[in-house]
Amino acid sequence: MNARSTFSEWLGSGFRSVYEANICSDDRCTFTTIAWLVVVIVFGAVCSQMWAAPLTPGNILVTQYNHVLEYTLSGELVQEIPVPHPDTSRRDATDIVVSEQGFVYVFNIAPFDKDYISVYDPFNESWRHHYVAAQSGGISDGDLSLMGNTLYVRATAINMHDYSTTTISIPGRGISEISAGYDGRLYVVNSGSPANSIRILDAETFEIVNQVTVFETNYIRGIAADGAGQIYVTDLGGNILVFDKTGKLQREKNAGTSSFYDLDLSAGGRLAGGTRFGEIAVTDTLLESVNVFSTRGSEAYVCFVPEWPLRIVSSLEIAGPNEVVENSEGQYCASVHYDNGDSVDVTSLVEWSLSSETYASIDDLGKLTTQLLLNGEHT
Ligand SMILES: [Ca+2]
Ligand SMILES: [Ca+2]
Repeated sequence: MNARSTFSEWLGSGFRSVYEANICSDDRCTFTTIAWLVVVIVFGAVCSQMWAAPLTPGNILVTQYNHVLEYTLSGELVQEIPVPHPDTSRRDATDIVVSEQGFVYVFNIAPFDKDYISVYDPFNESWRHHYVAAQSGGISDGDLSLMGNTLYVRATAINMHDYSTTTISIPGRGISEISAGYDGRLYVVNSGSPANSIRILDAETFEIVNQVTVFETNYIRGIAADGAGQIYVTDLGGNILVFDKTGKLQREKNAGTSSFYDLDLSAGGRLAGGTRFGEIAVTDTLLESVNVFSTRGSEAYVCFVPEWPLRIVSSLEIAGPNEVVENSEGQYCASVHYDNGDSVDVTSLVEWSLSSETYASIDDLGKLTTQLLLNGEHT
């Protein structure tokens, strides 16, 4: 007997998809199954394009200590969101990015405690925390960036599907900053002093494809690159500088602020830098004028809320085994399909549940674990 089926329905607050699977009592599944497992997903934020967004596209998010602050480009505070840490009250939200689906990712560190990527769903106003393996040497003000299904911070690539980490190791001095460029490359600043060497890596193999040294800078603390490979940096001298892909200086401007700690570039060509004493500098790629506003505290990290693409969720799909042997594991994955043909893996973003937890359980990342069945229940 094999009655697997899937369907996807719109609930008014998100999609729900149901997948029926069986627990088998031997590994060839020759016995009739004894339990239905219905894997159910309900989610809201992935469907964010379908209603008004709680974060405004084009605005700036700033983290300070343990809060996320949303500002307009001119510096008006829109909202304030506390960032919890699962282990301790000694916590510190550092850099931040927003995914295309509207989820907010914060690198959430605590002195002497574990580091987490904490993910905020602004539609449900809820947090999830994913432990990431310890960073050697500490993260300090390492920038967080996002490309495809991978987050980058310092010398670490974090898979957003299962939160496994890969160490990015390159010859020479270590990595103080890393940033995913709009050209699909990774831009890496060396550690130590002076921090003025930029290595450009293939995002898949981490091989160095180009390297430039920019002597005009005063210790780079923020870096970004556009689709043409132009490089934007902020430094400890309060400078914003633009270099071409060969490292030749194109433009520079002193923002009149304290030391920069961070930089973000929007897809539309705006730049925002965060400083040691909580100022935010906003400009564009031409650096013609820089608007600086103060936030309340210190060590400001910044990102833009992306302009969401105009696309509508058409279905939610679950993939995985339709039969799972007792006392074993099965992996389920969820994907959302949009009306323009795009698909996005949302396994780590949805809520997984079972119709019955008598014979099995499922975790936040879609891993199903089945129990030993009782002999008497075999048929
Ligand atoms: Ca930085
Ligand atoms: Ca940033």
